[in-house]
Amino acid sequence: MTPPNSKPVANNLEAFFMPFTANRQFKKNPRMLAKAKGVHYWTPEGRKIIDGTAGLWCVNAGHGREEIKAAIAKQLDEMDYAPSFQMGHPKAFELAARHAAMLPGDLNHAFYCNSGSEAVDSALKIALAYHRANGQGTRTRFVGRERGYHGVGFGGISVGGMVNNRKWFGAMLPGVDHMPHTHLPQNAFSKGQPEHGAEIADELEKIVGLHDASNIAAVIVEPCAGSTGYLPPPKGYLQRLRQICDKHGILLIFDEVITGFGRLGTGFAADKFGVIPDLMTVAKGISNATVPMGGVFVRKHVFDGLMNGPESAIDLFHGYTYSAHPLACAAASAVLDIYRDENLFERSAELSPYWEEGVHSLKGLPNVTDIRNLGLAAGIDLAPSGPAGTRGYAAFTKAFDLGLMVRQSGDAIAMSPPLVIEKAQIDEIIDITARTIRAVA
Ligand code: PXG
Ligand code: PLP
Repeated sequence: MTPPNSKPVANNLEAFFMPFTANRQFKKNPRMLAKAKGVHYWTPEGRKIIDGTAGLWCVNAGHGREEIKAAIAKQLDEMDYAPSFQMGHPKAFELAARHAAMLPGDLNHAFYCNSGSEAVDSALKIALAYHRANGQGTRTRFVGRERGYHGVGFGGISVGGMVNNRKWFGAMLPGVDHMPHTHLPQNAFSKGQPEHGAEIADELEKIVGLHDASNIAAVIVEPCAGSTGYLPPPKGYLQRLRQICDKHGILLIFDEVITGFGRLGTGFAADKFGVIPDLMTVAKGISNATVPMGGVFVRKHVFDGLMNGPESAIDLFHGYTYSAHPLACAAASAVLDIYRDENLFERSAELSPYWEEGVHSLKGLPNVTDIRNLGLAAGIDLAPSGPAGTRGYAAFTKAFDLGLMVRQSGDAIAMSPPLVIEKAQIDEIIDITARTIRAVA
């Protein structure tokens, strides 16, 4: 056996089983990143790449923030780790109080975990436990939506609506229905929220009619779908979903892993749309991706509903070794300081019209079939050039060669720059995107 302290082998790409990657294709022609600062990455050879995606929609305050680094280092010095089961550490309580204070409505309790996938599984379990604690243990079904992405846990892929994330894995949560997605052809090239499609929310009534509300625990949607090409909700759609959930006692979960922490020009999509979900899942921007962290924000009635048992009883049989990890809490608190001190949510809102104008200027380029935007993000559909995803992948690799990082979703490309982006840098992103689209025509 090779001893564990043997020297690492340089340039050996074999052992790392890369996530969501064509491993063999990548290892023949790797795209490596070695350094990041502000809105840029650098490759090991020193080539500068503008970050059009804030990493994976997560580095909202930009890369290499000294304040976050200092907070993490200080915490590491003081205390590396502390359990959160039946004990606590001050940073966790401080962070939860700060999140509660900034969240809309009575979303005033925070459960912490380490990723969006864990946040989704946690939220689904909280919904089940809440109903059971309130004498409605038959409410075990969930409703998701086509083209929804809720991470990769078994709960998340069950309520999720991305075929490839499901079809390989067989076992799913029993009792899940999917509402239709809201991406309508008549809304093509809408700026911001599209006009048509609020009535798609009524499909939820059909699902309730089929199973009866007494069997349905929760509905989960991304307020603006991210991973499947960025699909802003039609005007009035989320409000209608909220009404139907209220009417039937069904909990509404907003998965704000992407929309949370400023992406839409407000703290959360719930603020933007004036719709308060019963549970909200977050990750990514919560810690600016420096230390992995996720969370579930819970409204008062849901939290109170779980406090029904004897005071000595554990309220929720759920939690992670690293729930409220001290380094994550320290990072997340420093990130909140940056968001506040630099008014980054307002900045995101102020830049949105400029961003909108920029991305919609790409209309008319070869194969561009739709452009969508909301807040500081956008999706651009390209006509397929063969098997699904061929042109999308070509655009992703071409953009990288030209010095821009974008995300590919099938034949769509998605962009979501750090909220600290400057107008001139938006111009650069748009320019490289235009050259990319022409190059893959
Ligand atoms: N919910 C939503 C809405 C997400 O966008 C998750 C849950 C899962 O989070 P974790 O931290 O477990 O990955 C996500 C994550 C892409 C892309 O290319 C999107 C995500 C992750 C990776 C790539 O659009 N979203
Ligand atoms: N597997 C085993 C054997 C464990 O002991 C634990 C936690 O104690 C887990 C999985 C779960 O790990 P985590 O709490 O980091 O999610």
